[in-house]
Amino acid sequence: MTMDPASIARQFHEDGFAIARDIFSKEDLVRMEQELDRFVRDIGPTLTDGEIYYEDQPSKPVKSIYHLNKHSEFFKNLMTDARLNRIVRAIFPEGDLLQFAVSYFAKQAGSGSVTPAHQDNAFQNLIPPEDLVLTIAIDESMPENGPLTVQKGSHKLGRLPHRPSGVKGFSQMLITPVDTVKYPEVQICMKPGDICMHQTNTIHRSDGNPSKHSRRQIGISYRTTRAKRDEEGWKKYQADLKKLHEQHPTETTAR
Ligand SMILES: O=C(O)CCC(=O)C(=O)O
Repeated sequence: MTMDPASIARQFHEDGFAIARDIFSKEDLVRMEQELDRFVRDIGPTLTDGEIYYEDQPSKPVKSIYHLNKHSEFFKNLMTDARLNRIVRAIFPEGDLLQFAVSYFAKQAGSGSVTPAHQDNAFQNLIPPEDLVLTIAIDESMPENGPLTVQKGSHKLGRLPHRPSGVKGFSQMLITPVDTVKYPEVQICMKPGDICMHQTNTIHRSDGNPSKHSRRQIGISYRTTRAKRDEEGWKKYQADLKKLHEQHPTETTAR
């Protein structure tokens, strides 16, 4: 690790995101890739709508999978990996730390599609926003392969209005784009084994992936017991989701 957890935490609170380099070794990554391949091959076909999404292409490449921890001991254990928990604990030192879910974003070469600009808190509705997604780079992410792109400092704006996006797996998007001069976009360029944490109110998006290089990543959600659900916001999101299901009955989405 190139930075100590306290410095990573300072950066996270200042910018709404922070990158930590070289967290996982080559051997760790080989193991993760093997488990991902096994998961997609053996468990993928048994998953229901809302747990797995495919790109809208004739060959149906996998787009994303949610809750890998429910079906894999390996991914369940990854949530409590001491290296990750030490960093997240430095970011959120109060309350108990909860590890929520492990997701997979495939962003495959040539077919990976756009992620509309959103805050994760549009889905989570948490106050205070002590909630983050920790992204593990399986592949290198670079400007050509649709990297995760965050708006620096945008977490300080709080939770902003969203509307249904119609995009599978990312059903909410910001209604009004936020000034990219005041809150500059940063492409999260990582090497395999690096990690990035973004806060639940940090605006982020990604372009499609027309390149020859996949941008696979694992996402783990962490929050503290202090973060409570805003029931009014949650009800509105559920109502939007219901409408989306009615409009696209075969495109059920969990997010
Ligand atoms: O990497 C992406 O395109 C989106 C990931 C995302 O929205 C997230 O991790 O919260």
